[in-house]
Amino acid sequence: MTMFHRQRWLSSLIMFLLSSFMLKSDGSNRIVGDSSGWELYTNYTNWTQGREFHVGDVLVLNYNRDQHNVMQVNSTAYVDCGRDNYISLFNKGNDSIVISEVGEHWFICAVDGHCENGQKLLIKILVACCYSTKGTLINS
Ligand SMILES: *[C@@H]1O[C@H](CO)[C@@H](O)[C@H](O)[C@H]1NC(C)=O
Ligand SMILES: *[C@@H]1O[C@H](CO)[C@@H](O)[C@H](O)[C@H]1NC(C)=O
Ligand SMILES: *[C@@H]1O[C@H](CO)[C@@H](O)[C@H](O)[C@H]1NC(C)=O
Ligand SMILES: *[C@@H]1O[C@H](CO)[C@@H](O)[C@H](O)[C@H]1NC(C)=O
Ligand SMILES: [Cu+2]
Repeated sequence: MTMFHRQRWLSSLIMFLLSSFMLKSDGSNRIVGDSSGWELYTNYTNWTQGREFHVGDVLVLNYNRDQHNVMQVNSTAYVDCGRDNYISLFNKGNDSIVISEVGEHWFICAVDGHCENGQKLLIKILVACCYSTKGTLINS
């Protein structure tokens, strides 16, 4: 092996190790609403209270896809239950949504009357730094 090839090989190995390392550092599955799932007449503010959410967490929404869906919206639409402009629409009934950014993330059910009856979710992620690869808080 020439020096050049050895360096190429080494940097590929390092890239590979880094990428698998980063995949492992992803957060955990958060089952929205626990066993109730994504439903009507549930206060999801209650569900989020006392829970900490981190970048890399995966929101798992379980629901009957014939009755509900999940629409990611902005803060205005979250408050008003607006459905005209949305960021993403999920409708598989077992959706996994990776939270990849710090900040606030808003979700509603876009079926008529559902958001108005409490089927809305606000996830706040306050910290970006300070988590080890195992997701434990190092420094808060
Ligand atoms: C949410 O929590 C509030 C205050 O703790 C309580 O009054 C209310 O009944 C709860 N709502 C639901 C749907 O569990
Ligand atoms: C949901 O519960 C929170 C507190 O846990 C309360 O502030 C809020 O008003 C409730 N929302 C509804 C629609 O009842
Ligand atoms: C949300 O989107 C609507 C429609 O694009 C827009 O009118 C509104 O200003 C947005 N709200 C925020 C807080 O950006
Ligand atoms: C989600 O549901 C679809 C059918 O709607 C199924 O094919 C798929 O295996 C499910 N995925 C998980 C992770 O449960
Ligand atoms: Cu719904």
